[in-house]
Formats: sequence, C-alpha cells, structure tokens
Amino acid sequence: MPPVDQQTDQQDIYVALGGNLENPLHSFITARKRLARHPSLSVVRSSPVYRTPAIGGPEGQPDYLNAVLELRGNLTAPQLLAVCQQIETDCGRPREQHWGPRTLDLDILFYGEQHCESPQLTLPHPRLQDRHFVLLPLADLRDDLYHPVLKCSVAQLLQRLPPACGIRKLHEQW
Ligand code: A4P
Ligand code: MG
Repeated sequence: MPPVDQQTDQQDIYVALGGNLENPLHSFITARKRLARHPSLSVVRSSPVYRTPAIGGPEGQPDYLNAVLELRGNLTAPQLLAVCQQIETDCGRPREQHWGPRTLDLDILFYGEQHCESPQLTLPHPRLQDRHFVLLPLADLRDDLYHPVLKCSVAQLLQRLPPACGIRKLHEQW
C-alpha cells in the first residue's frame, strides 16, 4: 500500500455528498462539476439522490439529501480531501457546528483499498458502516465493494443495520 503522501496509481474512489441547507441538489451538481473538472480526477458514476432524516446534531434540523459519487483518480488522499474541503467552502459551508446543518458535506468513503487513521483523514470513513444514508446510495453503485478493515461487502454492512426508516429515493438521475 503506498504511503498517503505520495502520488498513487489510478484508484477507485467513493465520496459521499450530504446537505440540508439552501438547495443541496444544486450544491451536489456544482460539486460533481468541480470534481469532474479536476485534471487528476474523473467522475465515473453518480448514485440516486435520497432524502434522509437528520442523524445526530441539533434538534429539529431539516432532512438531508444524500448521494455518493464514484471517482477515478491519482491524487493522493490528502490532496483529494483538500479539494473536497475547498468545494465545501465555495458552496457556502461555514465550519462551525459539528454535525450541524450544512449546504454541502463531502466525505471520502473509500480511496482504493487505502487504510489510514488520523483526525485529519481516516480511511475508509470511520462511520460509514453505521449509516443508511451512506450505505444505500453506495450499494446502488457497488454493493460488492469490499471493506478492507471490516472485511465484508457493502451489501453485508447494510444487512447488519436495522431496517431503514423514513428514507426516500428522490432522483434516480441528476
Ligand atoms: N476527516 C477524517 N476523515 C475524513 C474522511 N474520510 N472524509 C476529517 C472527510 N473528512 C474526514 O469533518 C470533520 C473532520 O473530519 C475534517 O476536518 C476532516 O479532516 P467536517 O466535514 O469538517 O465536519 P462534520 O461533517 O461536521 O463532521 P463529520 O465527522 O464529517 O460528520 P459526518 O460524520 O459527516 O456527519 N444525517 C443525515 N441524514 N445525512 C447526513 O449527511 N451528516 C452528518 C455529518 C450528521 N447527520 C447526517 C448527515
Ligand atoms: Mg464531513
């Protein structure tokens, strides 16, 4: 496995999109365009967009929209994180409240089979296995994707969760 600060070979990358303020679908479309324009990235596929009840954070925050993008690229994972954080900022996201409402959240779910753990970057994303709002759109793209730490597929992770509650597929294409 290459160290995280060196250029890598082309990798399959999965990025989760979430947002519940202003027009999250518009932010998702902007984020996808920005990622596709990056010279070291291409957007391969987009999952459907789901409407999901907010998990955690302050009481009474609006429902979220959630989706997942499949990318291919050879940025390093920290470089990709910096690109994602710049897009979040440009889409009007203040970094104030942990798990608070936001216009756009971009989380790197998987970066090839890379495994690393630090507060700045943990791969695979440390909470993806707990969340229908991540696993459902991810499974639409790749339910056979293998989690290198938990040593099971995305489909198996979904089967371990209780049934999803209040989640609706909103847009198949966007
Ligand atoms: N960070 C570490 N690993 C990663 C990674 N794999 N991808 C660091 C992206 N960032 C990673 O993130 C906090 C820090 O995590 C960053 O400094 C980054 O270096 P943030 O995006 O600034 O803050 P956050 O989003 O408030 O925290 P976090 O931990 O990303 O929150 P989550 O886990 O994303 O949860 N309910 C529904 N229905 N849908 C949602 O999308 N999202 C959240 C946020 C809560 N409830 C939700 C949803
Ligand atoms: Mg985040």
